[in-house]
Amino acid sequence: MKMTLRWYGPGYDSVTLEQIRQIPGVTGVITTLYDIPAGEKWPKERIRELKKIVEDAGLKIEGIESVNVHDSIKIGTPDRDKYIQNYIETLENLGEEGINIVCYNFMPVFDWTRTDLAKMRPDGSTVLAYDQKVVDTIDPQTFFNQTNDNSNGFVMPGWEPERLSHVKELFEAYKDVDSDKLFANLVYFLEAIGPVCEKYGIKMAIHPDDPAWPVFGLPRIITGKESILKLFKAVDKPYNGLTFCMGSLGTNPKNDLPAIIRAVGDRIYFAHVRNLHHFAPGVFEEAAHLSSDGTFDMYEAVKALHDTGFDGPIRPDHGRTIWGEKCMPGYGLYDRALGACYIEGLWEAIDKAEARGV
Ligand SMILES: [Mn+2]
Repeated sequence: MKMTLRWYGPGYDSVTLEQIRQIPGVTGVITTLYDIPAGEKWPKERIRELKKIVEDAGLKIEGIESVNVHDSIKIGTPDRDKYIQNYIETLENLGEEGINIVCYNFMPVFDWTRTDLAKMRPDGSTVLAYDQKVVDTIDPQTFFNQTNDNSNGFVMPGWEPERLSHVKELFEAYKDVDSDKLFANLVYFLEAIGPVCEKYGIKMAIHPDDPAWPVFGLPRIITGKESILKLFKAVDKPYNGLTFCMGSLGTNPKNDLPAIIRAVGDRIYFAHVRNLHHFAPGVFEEAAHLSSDGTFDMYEAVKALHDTGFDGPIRPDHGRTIWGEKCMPGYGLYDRALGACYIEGLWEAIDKAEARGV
């Protein structure tokens, strides 16, 4: 595995590349061109410029998170082919620059959803949290406004303000899109981008839905082992792979995380490792990465990645906000750095135990 950190790029991230490089074991970043709206083509010069910034800091771009998919592609409107063509050209430009892991998601309207971006824990740290009861009693527009207002002034992925004015129209546009249609549109998209992925060895790593069930009446289709395997069967090509996101799949306590890793195996191209603390069904908060701070057995998950020969980029995921840091909720430096070292410690122990035949 290659330990990485997500980095939003110059001007969008409170964390610097110099800081990231000082985290032991971190050799690369997962980044993006954050200012380019979904559906637009990424110019080659911009990719090259980003690559140079990262490499000048002594790091490597290990993958892109994300190249976002335009809503027309998800809805399946007649203009989708235009946006798919732009996506293909973006992949071509990334491939030309030697970048070949692309994380994306296929969630309608909203990206990840949390009802509290700064829930205070007893130790004074704050975390992102979710309570289904809140989602059940709020309208999507209000929810969108609240999420934006509470982001410490940072633009959060999937919650870009320019989308704000379109929430109602987007809901209208999705009204006939059920889970079958959304799935068919995903398959259409993946088949269309197949040739460019195969030409450049690009691995498309779909990010699971977060939370792993329908919210605001919108369908969610990548929610657990069965739906992931269904997608791999529908487009049975190596470029069609998974971002194994523990926090997202783990929102549903019925998802057996190590079992999903073992079932999906070598189609996991990128891993997000984090811990959640569950209070009740549909009520959870994000925890420190350590097993004892949350509900997941982090050792068992990392062991499953190790056992399946995972050699792609891995990153700590949302961290707590600690030590007075001012940062985008979930994306501070300190707790993610602690998370990276913890995951590396687990990995080293598993590696050495295996080498000694323990
Ligand atoms: Mn994730």
